[in-house]
Amino acid sequence: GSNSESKRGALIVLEGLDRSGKTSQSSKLLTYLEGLGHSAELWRFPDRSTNVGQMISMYLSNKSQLDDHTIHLLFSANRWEKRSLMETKLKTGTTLIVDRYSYSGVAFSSAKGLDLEWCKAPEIGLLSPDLVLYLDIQPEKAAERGGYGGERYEQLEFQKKVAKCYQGLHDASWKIIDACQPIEDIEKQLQEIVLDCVLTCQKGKPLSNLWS
Ligand code: 2DT
Repeated sequence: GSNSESKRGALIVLEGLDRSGKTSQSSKLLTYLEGLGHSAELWRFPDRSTNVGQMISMYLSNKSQLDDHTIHLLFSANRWEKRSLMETKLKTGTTLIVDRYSYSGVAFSSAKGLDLEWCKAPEIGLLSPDLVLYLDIQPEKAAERGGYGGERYEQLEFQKKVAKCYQGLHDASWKIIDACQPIEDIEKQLQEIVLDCVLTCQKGKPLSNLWS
């Protein structure tokens, strides 16, 4: 649309292995967009603040055990419980920078051996990101950065499987960023791509649903 009330925000997702730099780049992007006067928020999945999120958090910190299918559906439910708020925010002009989304859901669960199509199914109908920024790093390099916590999944052998699964998910909305560049170079690249996306969404690019 042409009037300012109809300008929608952009749904921008950061994905990548643990220690790829998603979280620090997400907050830099928020500061950047706010500095330009855009309305923007930083979200992350899992959102551990909800009841479902607390079950996920217990599982990740090895305080509970859940069947692989069950935890997969909880991660998905954790996105579904935020879907309507997400849509409202976007439609009222707020850009959302989201640290992990459905691609983490599919990559981590299919890395355990769950069927790919089964993993994707519960994500159908969630909002489709306008842009996915994939911070690309070799699992060995990420592991060298240290700081793997004690959570489930934070192990080199498993991260190698996740990296392979991520590769099968790339589509036209993905931009692959070399995460081994100096931090400021990554920051500059992301700023350029994100600003372009925000402007395209303001011009009226329609929202759509996964997987498309
Ligand atoms: P962090 O909170 O440190 O990002 O770790 N995960 C995440 C899944 O297995 N499925 C999902 O749908 C999502 C969003 C990735 C969260 C861990 O949970 C994994 C790492």
